[in-house]
Amino acid sequence: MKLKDKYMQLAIRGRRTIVISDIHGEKALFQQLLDQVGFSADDILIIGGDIIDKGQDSIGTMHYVFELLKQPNVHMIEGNCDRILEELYEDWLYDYMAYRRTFVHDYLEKVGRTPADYPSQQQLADDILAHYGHYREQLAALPTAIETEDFLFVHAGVDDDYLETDRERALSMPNFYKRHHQLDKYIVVGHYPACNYVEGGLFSHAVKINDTRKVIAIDGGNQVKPSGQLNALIIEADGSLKSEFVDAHPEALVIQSFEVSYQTPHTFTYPEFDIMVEEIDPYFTLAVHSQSGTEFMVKTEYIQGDCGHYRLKDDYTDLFLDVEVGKRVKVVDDTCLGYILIKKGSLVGWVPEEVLAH
Ligand SMILES: [Mn+2]
Repeated sequence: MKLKDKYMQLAIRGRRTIVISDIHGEKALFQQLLDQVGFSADDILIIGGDIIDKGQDSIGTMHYVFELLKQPNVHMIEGNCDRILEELYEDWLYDYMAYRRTFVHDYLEKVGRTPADYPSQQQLADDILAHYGHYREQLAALPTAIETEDFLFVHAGVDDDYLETDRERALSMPNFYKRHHQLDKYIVVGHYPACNYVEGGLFSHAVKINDTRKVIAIDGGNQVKPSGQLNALIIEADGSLKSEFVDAHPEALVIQSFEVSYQTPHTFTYPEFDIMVEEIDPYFTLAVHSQSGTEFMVKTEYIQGDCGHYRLKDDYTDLFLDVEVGKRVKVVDDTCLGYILIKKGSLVGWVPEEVLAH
């Protein structure tokens, strides 16, 4: 199957269009974001795929999205995770379920069973499809891409001859934000968290727009990155772009301003986690990032390993954030000695613990 086989054209000029992808079972965040942007019947809503898996409420999200899709102004393209109902009979399903929460987990919780309660995987699959088979048909009928006057929306990316892109590649090719394409329109993708495309050494979950390559990455890392968020790209009626986001991190009040003098921030994201370390400090340890040769200070709790082989335990930024007394920030990680990892807007960084009421 090629992109051209499941493809839709849509006129959006002159209307505000809201684009949200990678909701991953987080129905409440999705509803909160729609409220925040003031979504109404006057807008167009494009859902960029991956409505289910990873998060806690795939079934609820699926119901909600299909209710929305009854409205003529709401459209959705398919994502790789949305194919789970096509994949229930695959022999790798249980291996996949061992490391990823899926729609199947939601179903089993709902009915109070485990896979062991079924004589075979086939019977589990039959049972799920007896209840949700209609969704399999509806999901399979979704377009792989939506093309408008000025944009192409696709979950992961396209090849040079975009209409000939294999469906599988359109839903799952990696790192499209870094590639060049031939289309004289912006291509809007989700699938890979935008924070992986580090710019200026900053760890940011904001929508990333590259005007040279005409590509926009909108996945805020919701349910994939511990500091992630759910982004909305907003294409205003006049064609200008803006974005909004929501996340579920707890808020904290700044009780003491903290100002940082000159710094050159570094951010390292999956999978480039190897580091070299000599002497461990209880707070921040001097390290060299193996892949890039960069020297940086790492919060010691983010180092894993021993016997001379060390790695970062997760995505890492060494940025310290300025904060102003009376403002509120979001707390990402308060388990480290002396410092708290926070978000200021979409940006992730550290502050000393005494600056927050916490
Ligand atoms: Mn995806």
